[in-house]
Amino acid sequence: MTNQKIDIEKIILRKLKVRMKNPFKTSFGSQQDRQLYIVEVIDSKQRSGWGETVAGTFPWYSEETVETNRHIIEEVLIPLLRQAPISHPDELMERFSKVKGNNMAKAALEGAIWDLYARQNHMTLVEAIGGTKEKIEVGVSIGLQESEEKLLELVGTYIKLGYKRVKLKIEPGNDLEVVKSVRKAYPDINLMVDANSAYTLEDAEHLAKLDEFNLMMIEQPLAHNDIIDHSELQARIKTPICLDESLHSLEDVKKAIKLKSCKIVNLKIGRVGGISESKKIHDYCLENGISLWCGGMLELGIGRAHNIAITSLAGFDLPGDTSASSNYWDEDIISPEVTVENGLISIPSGHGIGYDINHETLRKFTIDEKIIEMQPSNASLS
Ligand code: OSB
Ligand code: MG
Repeated sequence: MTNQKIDIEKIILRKLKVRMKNPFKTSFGSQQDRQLYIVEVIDSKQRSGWGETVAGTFPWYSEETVETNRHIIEEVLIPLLRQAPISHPDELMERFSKVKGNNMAKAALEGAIWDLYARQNHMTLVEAIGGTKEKIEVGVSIGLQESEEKLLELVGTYIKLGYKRVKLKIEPGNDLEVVKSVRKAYPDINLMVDANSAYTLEDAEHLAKLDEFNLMMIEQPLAHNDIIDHSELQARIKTPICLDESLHSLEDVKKAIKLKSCKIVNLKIGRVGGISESKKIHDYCLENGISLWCGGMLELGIGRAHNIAITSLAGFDLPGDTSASSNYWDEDIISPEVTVENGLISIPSGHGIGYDINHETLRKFTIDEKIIEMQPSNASLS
């Protein structure tokens, strides 16, 4: 590593609008049209680093949205970045620390700078963060379906494709019977469920009925901001609880583990505010023998590439949600797109995120673009 400053000349914020192949339905809603921002940081040698926002159009998953991401990136984080150069992306945690929350906004800009930093230093993002794997194991997340037949058919398709585990979305009224029939049809697969906060502690006895289906875990059964009731629920059910929505930082993970609110951690780079925080959570889980996997937010290729890079760290010991690009998209903004073979993604060898940008599709999906110059300015943030 060098002590050289990371040179950033300008930043381009592009707003994209893309339609997914199929609607994706969870307990909090259904979506098919995604909007997101792509962050491109460009240095004086015209090298680029790339990041992608993951918030939804509406705040159904978390408080952040596509437009709060833009507001915070453009009007808060970039002015903070402009105040003084940095030598390493890890310094951004401190620089952005006075900004409460808004982790997805932080992660998109931080991720782009990580990518640029790796490219400036002629290495892969995987090397820059200390990843060790050459291939990663992946599973798939299946949204709520219209019928049980359709669901069984989809599970069969993914199993044939080699995915290492299947995650089913559940909600009240759409849970025990569904899991029972999938388990009956596929007695041996790695199976788990995700409730996206659809239950309360009053459902504890009901959720305990899932214990007989030998699930790897139940993800986020209770409120999005809870770690107390999850602790009580975990004491009452055998199925391991995995937290998603409730974990925003290493501090959150430590507290959830201490309270026995979960046994497994779902890490999303956006939800925890970036790669630097993700590394810390990873290190903690590895040192303490806590199972960890990388979640997904229906990302396009740039977000997918960041997920693949973080999953190369040794402590990601369970298959994540990063499926093939073609699972969601007709075309991707990276080339080649992400492919899965026998449930494995091969880590690309190119510098930075390792995938090229497909400028043609990027242009096609872009509905707005703004160029922000990075010369130091005296503009105050007070
Ligand atoms: O809870 O993990 C979740 C998608 C959007 C928001 C939240 C979640 C999900 C998924 C899909 O489960 C994961 C993916 O394939 O990207
Ligand atoms: Mg989840």
